[in-house]
Amino acid sequence: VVITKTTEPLFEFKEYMATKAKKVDKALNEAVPLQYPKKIHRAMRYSLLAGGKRVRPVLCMASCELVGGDESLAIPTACAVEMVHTMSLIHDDLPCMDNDDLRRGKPTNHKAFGEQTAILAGDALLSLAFEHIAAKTTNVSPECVVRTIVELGSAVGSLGLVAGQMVDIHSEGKEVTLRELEYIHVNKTAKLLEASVVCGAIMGGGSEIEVGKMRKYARCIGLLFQVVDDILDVTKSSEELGKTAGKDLVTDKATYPKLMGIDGAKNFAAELVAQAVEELAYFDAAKAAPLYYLANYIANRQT
Ligand code: GRG
Repeated sequence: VVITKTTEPLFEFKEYMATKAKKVDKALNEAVPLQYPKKIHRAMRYSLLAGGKRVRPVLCMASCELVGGDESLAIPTACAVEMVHTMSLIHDDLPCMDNDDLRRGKPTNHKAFGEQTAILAGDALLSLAFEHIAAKTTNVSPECVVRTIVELGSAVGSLGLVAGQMVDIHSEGKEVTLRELEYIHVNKTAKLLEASVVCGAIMGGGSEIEVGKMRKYARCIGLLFQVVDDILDVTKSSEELGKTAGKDLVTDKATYPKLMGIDGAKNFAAELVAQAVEELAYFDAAKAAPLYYLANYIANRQT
């Protein structure tokens, strides 16, 4: 969707992502040991260690480092945002929600462990996320830890992820305006991405100005993430069906391509990357490189 400027400092983005993701995987593995009762911990580990892209924890760590914090300050928070993300996927896949059988190419949690365990695994991960930040963060002031917990809590609750899911459920089969679609996605998808970035900046000791800039950056990439998701849905199903119109252009589900057309959605995505990058101009270019590339990665990802 978007152009990567050749004037940017050389930066091995793939290597960066892989290194950070490996650290997160190790920390997540340690955060949820396989203990009694084995079934619940097996179910939590099954989804948590199922090979997601780890975009949210990497954003969290990158943001911490951008404001001068050591990556270690943000690792418990990076794990927590991935725990919240994972639990939202487990619950989203349930028969009473999207009723999906597959996630990341594997049976969904309720398919593998049953519905009761899947609900409890989600609940346990949500609870652990907040416990983990409070219990495992070191060398950060209590004020910053509390600010992070408040930020994440508000992103997840009834004015955040839950709000987005609620409005989404209620809009099924109805005509949705662009404003309503934006409300759904800002809450369902963008708020957790925003919290990941903002919490990273808080844990890293960022100033109010820095945290504010990072929030603006995050708002753009949060929405961008969903616009690209919608575009991918259409282009992927077009390829699969060998048709010119993908599934979201022919079903009731509201998407950006449906409301703006594919080209409109692509232009919107390009605008969002440009805005995100603009916020980074405040920071040292070399230090901001990971977040610059992360924005482009979100714009150009194929999965
Ligand atoms: C959060 C308390 C609480 C309840 C859950 C079900 C629900 C409320 C919200 C749904 C949230 C949801 C599923 C949003 C979609 C987010 C999204 C775009 C997921 C895909 O993220 P990727 O591409 O996935 O980062 P991977 O697999 O790479 O981790």
